[in-house]
Amino acid sequence: MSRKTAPNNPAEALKSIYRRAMIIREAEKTLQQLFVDGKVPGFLHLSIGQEAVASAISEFLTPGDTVSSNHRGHGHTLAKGVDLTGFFAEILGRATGICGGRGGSMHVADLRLGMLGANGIVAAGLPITTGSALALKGRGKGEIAVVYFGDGALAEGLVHECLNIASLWSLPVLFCCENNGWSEFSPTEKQLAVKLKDLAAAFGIAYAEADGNDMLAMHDVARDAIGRMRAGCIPHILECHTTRVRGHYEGDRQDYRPEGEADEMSARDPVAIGRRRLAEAGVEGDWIETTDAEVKAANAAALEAALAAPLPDAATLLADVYTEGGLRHG
Ligand SMILES: Cc1ncc(C[n+]2csc(CCOP(=O)(O)OP(=O)(O)O)c2C)c(N)n1
Repeated sequence: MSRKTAPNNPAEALKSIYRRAMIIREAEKTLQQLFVDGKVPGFLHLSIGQEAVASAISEFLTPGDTVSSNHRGHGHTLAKGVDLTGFFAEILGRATGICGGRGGSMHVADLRLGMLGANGIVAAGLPITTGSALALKGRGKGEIAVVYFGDGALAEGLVHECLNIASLWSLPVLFCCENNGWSEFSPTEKQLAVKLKDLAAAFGIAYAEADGNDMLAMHDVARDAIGRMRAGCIPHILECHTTRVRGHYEGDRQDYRPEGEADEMSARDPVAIGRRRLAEAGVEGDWIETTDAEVKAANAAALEAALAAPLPDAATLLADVYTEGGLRHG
């Protein structure tokens, strides 16, 4: 994955961001159908509409940088470069899944790539990432730790503790808030007395915001924030305004949505905006068509391989419950 982009000609970076976003979109559309078909054990929280955020940030990450996630973590995971077949196999509960089929949608992790894991406890990714940032700072290689969380996490005490310690100790944490306006079935504004921007100022942490559905805007803020962080080992907050197109989970009837919100969201589709940005950067329509076809083919092949994989053997049920001699890396 490239970390370098030419600031005045973002076409190559945009292509890479678009490809990642399409990988996520295709994978989640596939999961949506698999869920309807009853093939996905457990809950499924899709990030359709939010793909541009992690796709752009990952453009500037190396395998040595760490990422942790929340319950809506498919995009964060795939954007970091986790293998698609292993990802599908994990969510389908197969033995060949990246966590042996034991984690499922809400616990995908791949430590080899610095993907520290998705997490069903709101805000729990922040202390994991803050600790990771402390370790990375100690290594002194300029690596950073990224945490993705929703605006619904902002009222959690853990967020405030982590902002405090990251600021106090100048830890290289990128706090990336995907602000989609919703916390489960409630508008976040009903739960939060402050704005994230004001929290950042209160804790003395650098802050930037962007249209999280615009790959170019995301590219620019991610490049600036991560560049500054690598140079100075400082924390940074990015607030990305985005859209949760699906319900809180698959099967959610979404009766709480105000009328017209679906139309507004479709006008802000990050993939459509990305295609416009590519055209403006001089990328031919042929490239988009070819890329879309390649992504679809890779998606179909990964799904087929995952579906053909066996379920875990019941005799291995207690394996990996405790680890001896360190973590198992697959
Ligand atoms: C500590 C904790 N409190 C409450 C919940 C129940 N819960 C699950 S998701 C969620 C809201 C999440 O909203 P947000 O963080 O904005 O993410 P989004 O779903 O919008 O992506 C809540 C309250 C939980 N999982 N963990």
